[in-house]
Amino acid sequence: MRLFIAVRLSKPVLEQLVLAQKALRRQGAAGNFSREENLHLTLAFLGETENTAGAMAAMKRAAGGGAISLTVSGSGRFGSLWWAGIGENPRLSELAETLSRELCRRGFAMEKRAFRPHITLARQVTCPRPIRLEIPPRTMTVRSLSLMKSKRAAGKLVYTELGRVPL
Ligand code: 2AM
Repeated sequence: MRLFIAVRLSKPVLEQLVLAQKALRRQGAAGNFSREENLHLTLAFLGETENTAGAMAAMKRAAGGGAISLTVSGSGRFGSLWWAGIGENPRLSELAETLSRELCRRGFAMEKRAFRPHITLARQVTCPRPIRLEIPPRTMTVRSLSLMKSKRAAGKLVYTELGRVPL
């Protein structure tokens, strides 16, 4: 199974992100847009593994510090992938670091790349002219972490929540 650990987003944040996708489309952007139910913030990517128990154990060890306030705002891109940004958030970064450490201790092969929190809005974006995308800030409270399975079915990415751990 292809697994990752994510923060699921509140309805108001999702609505804001859907508006941002509409703004991209209005400017002529074409590509592979994330469906609303797939919009999420990844804290750790585990790749192919069957070790759900280990992942849940790591999530439980990393949690416990209480809910975290998170602000979605701004946008950017990694090549042709367009994302919505997360306002500076030391508690979230610390959580991602602790999670990565706990996963490493349990034998998960973690990427050594720095944590760059983002919400993927669209992949393989092409546009006839430069894109300007402003996303007004929206704040939400993160109360739990989710262990997610990613599967491609009939060309469609389907994410399923396998477990949830309260912060
Ligand atoms: P992305 O949206 O920037 O591609 C499920 O694939 C989630 O894990 C996505 O949020 C994806 O980020 C993230 N992810 C992080 N590293 C990944 C990798 N090496 N391959 C695929 N997805 C990765």
